[in-house]
Amino acid sequence: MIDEKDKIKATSELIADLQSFRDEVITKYPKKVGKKRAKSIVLSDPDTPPEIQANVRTIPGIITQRGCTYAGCKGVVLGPTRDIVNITHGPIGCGFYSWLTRRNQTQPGDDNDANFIPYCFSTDIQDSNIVFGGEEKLKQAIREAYELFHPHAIAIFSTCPVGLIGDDVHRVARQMKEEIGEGINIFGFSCEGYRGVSQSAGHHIANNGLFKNLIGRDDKVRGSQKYRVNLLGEYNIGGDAFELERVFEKCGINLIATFSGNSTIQKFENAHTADLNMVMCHRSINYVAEMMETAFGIPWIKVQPIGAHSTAKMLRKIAQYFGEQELKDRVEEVIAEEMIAVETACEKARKRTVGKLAMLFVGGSRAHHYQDLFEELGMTTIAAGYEFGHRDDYEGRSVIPTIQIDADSRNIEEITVTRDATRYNPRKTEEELKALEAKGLEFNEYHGLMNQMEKGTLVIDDLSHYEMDKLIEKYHPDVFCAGIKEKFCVQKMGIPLKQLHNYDYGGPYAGFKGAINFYNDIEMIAGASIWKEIKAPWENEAYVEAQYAY
Ligand code: CFM
Repeated sequence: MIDEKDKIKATSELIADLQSFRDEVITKYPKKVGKKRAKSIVLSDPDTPPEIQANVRTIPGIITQRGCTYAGCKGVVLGPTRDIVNITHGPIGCGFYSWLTRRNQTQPGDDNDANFIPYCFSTDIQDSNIVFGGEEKLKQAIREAYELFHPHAIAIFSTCPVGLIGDDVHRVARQMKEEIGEGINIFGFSCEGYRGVSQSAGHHIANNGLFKNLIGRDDKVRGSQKYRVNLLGEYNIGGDAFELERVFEKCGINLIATFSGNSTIQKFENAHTADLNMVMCHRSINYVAEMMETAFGIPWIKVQPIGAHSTAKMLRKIAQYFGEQELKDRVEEVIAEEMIAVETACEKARKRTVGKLAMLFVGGSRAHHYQDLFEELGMTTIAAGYEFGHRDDYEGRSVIPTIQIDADSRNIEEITVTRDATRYNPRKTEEELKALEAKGLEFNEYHGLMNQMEKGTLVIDDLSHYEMDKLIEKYHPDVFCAGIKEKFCVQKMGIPLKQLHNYDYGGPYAGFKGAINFYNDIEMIAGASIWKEIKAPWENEAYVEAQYAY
């Protein structure tokens, strides 16, 4: 058994070596490529985060982890809403690819509640549509979907070929709304896969669409509690939203809307009646928080309910915001009650996890959020990065004014939001906000991933496959967190990979019960030695022969 002190020493020696990784990798690339990649590979410094290059085009020929703009709009933001018929206008592959693979779950109230999530709607366009146009086929698809399901809303998502041939999905939406008549909302998204450098562009397009077409249409005040909040950037992967709903309910807090885990049209339309917006995934949804603040006067705070202590912190922030003793007491009661099981599970797992190493290369927020859970397990994250984060997700929002807007960002519509004439109602006065800030509650702020990472650890934006191979060869982490594209390559190298997009088959990982699930899963993964036993055939046999199977 290695002593805990030895483990810490070994970790700090390893961190001291990370600079050499950067140098070695950069010199291996062709000069021009190396120069560009050098700007996206930095050593973290939590006190003065270095500038990192992010949200720029991937270099052609490099194997990236990224997805496309369509995936960010249809798959990520609108996908988890159960009662909108989401029609992919494009070839069938795009619709099929974004069908349930993300494991966003939903729970309809009863049999009468619409739930279209199990379906995959696509216009399945063919070569002839590319030549003669696909608008008629799209109209037909909308008619068919309406006749079959009578939904309250239909959304149309453009894929790459649709943009190239110039089908106007917005015009089709208008025409079909007129044809079908009252009682239906139909809207389109110009979220062609190529429109931005990654799925991040799709989030922005989706957020604009949510704001223009859904938010603020239903003024009825719902729910019985006086504490009314929205959770933005939570997508109910593996049941995360269910756990958070349970926690809020236990505290006596009404969750008016979640964007968009386990959501419905009505929740979006009603969201402006909440008194606080909490941003969980900053990358995908900070736009909605800002728009709702401008239009309706709802302040927003950053929260992070991944990790038991972070969940407790979130609840305390809510109680601080509303300021009432009764809520503060209730929150403390809930935390104390939930922490009993959390601490037992954590202690058990820590026997096999303390001192182990993690690497996280995921999306635009989880590579940060999950570091809290690893910290609770006594593990060190020695390298991390986003696929499509922006500089603010790494360095904190204070750098936003210095971010250069390039042609790719200009490609995305910026909508102008102004105060809603009748619904604008500042939930707190300037003085109240200042007083809360003086007590440590920060508004409109996110400090980013580097703020948390130990000095000298590696931060890499848009990790390439080559860089991933080298990281594993050199540092043998105990767990590598990424997605399905990386999973089997990494495991063939003898290192376990935990999918942090869809959680493999696991979850929930949010909230208190989620933390327990995560401890158990990581204990099994990081404590197992089976991966090191796996040898590729060529490591055992001098000559490997195979045949193609037809
Ligand atoms: Fe936000 Fe997400 Fe993520 Fe994201 Fe995603 Fe996702 Fe993700 Mo996959 S919205 S940025 S586009 S937390 S699908 S639920 S896991 S890459 S880190």
